[in-house]
Amino acid sequence: MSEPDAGTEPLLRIGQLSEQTGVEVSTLRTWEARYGVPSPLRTGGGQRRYEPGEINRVRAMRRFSEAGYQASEAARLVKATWPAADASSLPVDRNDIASLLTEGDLDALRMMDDLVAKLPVEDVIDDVIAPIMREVGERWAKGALSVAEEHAASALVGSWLGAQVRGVPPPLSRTLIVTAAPQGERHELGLAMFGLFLRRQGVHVVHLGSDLPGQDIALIAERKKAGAVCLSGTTDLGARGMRDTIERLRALEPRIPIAVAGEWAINQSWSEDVAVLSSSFREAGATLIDLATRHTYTVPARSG
Ligand code: B12
Repeated sequence: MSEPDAGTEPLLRIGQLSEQTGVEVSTLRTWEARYGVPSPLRTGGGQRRYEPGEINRVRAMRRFSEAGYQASEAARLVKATWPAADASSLPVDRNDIASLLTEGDLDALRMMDDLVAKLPVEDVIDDVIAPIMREVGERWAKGALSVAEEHAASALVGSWLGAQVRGVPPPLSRTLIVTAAPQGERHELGLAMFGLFLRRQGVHVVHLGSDLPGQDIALIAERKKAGAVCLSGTTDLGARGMRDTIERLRALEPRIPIAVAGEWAINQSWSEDVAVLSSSFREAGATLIDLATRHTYTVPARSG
């Protein structure tokens, strides 16, 4: 019988997973068959083996179920917030940070700083902070979390992102990217996270924030000779502002590449001159930097 590759950590049998999580073996089998959590590897003989990260996913599944979520909904949340491959490598429990954030407790920031000392900040954002904010949204939408708790978490995450930006060395490249969320759209944390990714790639970022009139965005883009403008639209509340901003940017001479991102924007159809970025910050960063670098104004060479 061949064992699946266990990497450096031993794989668990279903009984061990049950012991570690307090969830009965029969329930684990049902969750797996119906909802895909946990997700086993199989030995050559077809027996289940679980990566250690599955412990966190099953515990999260149990917590959501105990909190009153239907199992299907709990599994959806677990899949969204605990991607299988990443959970095992996190040196902290994400739920601890989430609880501290929603209480407005500064210890959350200290835990996030500790994580950044061990992992790339990109991983901390992708695997911890963005999922926490999405979970905050789910819980708020279900009435399990108050607006005050969501605001507390947003404020702390915003201040932490600001501190991370201040730690980035000055940009090496002359490429400058303007980021903004148009009028009507107040969600800006995703855009701010993305700005940090871009800055860490060595580009200048002028982050204008949210709820901005199109003419102001276009004015700054022109004045700064931006290599590209990245507009974020999380909800349809910024739809009109987004279209207005794109029109104003299109009117600039010379033209500046325009990209859109964010949950709402990437699900709309845009004309060919608007680049639709991936929801992965890493992929979106690569696309946008490429776009902006190819466009960037060059300083004319001096003759004589
Ligand atoms: C914090 C928050 C707020 C804060 C924002 C504070 C701030 N400074 O940004 C405030 C209080 C302002 C707010 C207000 C509202 N919110 Co709100 N909010 C959230 C929450 C909890 C977190 C947002 C966040 O930072 N997410 C982190 C990012 C990284 O995650 P993400 O949005 O899923 O982004 C992914 C991709 O889209 C992409 N991405 C996102 N942005 C960008 C940008 C770039 C450039 C790139 C490349 C990629 C990218 O990366 C992520 C990885 O996949 C979300 C929940 C959620 N699911 O996100 C709700 C959520 C977005 N809000 C929601 C709602 C309904 C509202 C309000 C209408 C509530 C109300 N009745 O007032 C208002 C609208 C205000 C407005 N005019 O825009 C809904 C939207 C539903 C919908 N699809 O329309 C959500 C999904 C909550 C929910 N589950 O119902 N909100």
